[in-house]
Amino acid sequence: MTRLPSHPRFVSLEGGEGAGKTTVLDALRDALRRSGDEVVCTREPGGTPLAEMIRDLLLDPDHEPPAAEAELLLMFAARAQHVRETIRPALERGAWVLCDRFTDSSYAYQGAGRGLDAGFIAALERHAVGLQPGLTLLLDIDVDRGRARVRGRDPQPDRIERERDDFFERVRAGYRARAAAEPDRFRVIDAGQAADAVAAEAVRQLQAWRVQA
Ligand code: T5A
Repeated sequence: MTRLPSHPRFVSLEGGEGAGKTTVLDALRDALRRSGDEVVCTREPGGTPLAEMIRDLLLDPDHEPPAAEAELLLMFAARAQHVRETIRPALERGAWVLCDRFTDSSYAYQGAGRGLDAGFIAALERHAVGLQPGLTLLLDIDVDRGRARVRGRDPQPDRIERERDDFFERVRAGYRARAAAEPDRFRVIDAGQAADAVAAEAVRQLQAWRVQA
């Protein structure tokens, strides 16, 4: 199957719970801004008013739990809106887009985690999204350590954070398999290091990418 078009200034951050994506995203944004670039920081699910409403539906533990297929389709509904309203316009005016999660999260969580067919996800990606990041930084961490970090921060876990460890082990394996299959796009960073070291490694990878992009 032919690969989707990618954009060199579109960078995604991926990883399991508590990998430290939000922390790293701030460091990447600051590094790009110091170089004089316009940077748009955004996240999934979310990134537009409508997509943020879908996020609330997806993560609220008090709603009826969605079927796995419904969860996937809602992720893609939010993503289609996000790409059209936020990501493409930013790229077209020359900005960098730093996105906390993108389609790789759907392959990892709904594909590897929930067991949905990767071909189904690929069809949605092709028809509803049509765009890949040029660079994806995968923050890889032991499930136990990542979950301990989130527990330390959030006394009230969201609906997906309430899943069992074996779900998150499948998510992690799914991410690592995607990174191994697409070494040109992915850079895998050991997110078990101290926060400063993880951020420094991510900035180094982005700067190297920026020079060649
Ligand atoms: N999802 C999303 C899907 O299932 N399918 C999809 O297609 C998409 C797009 C999103 C949820 O939706 C799911 C995945 C998620 O479950 P979310 O709240 O955005 O929900 O969840 P996360 O993206 O996982 O965000 P988190 O905030 O939980 O994790 P982060 O951003 O990776 O971690 P961060 O930076 O907030 O750090 C967590 C804590 O650890 C500390 C931080 O200070 C913070 O307290 N920390 C460190 N501590 C020690 N050492 C380090 N190196 C540290 N880095 C951070």
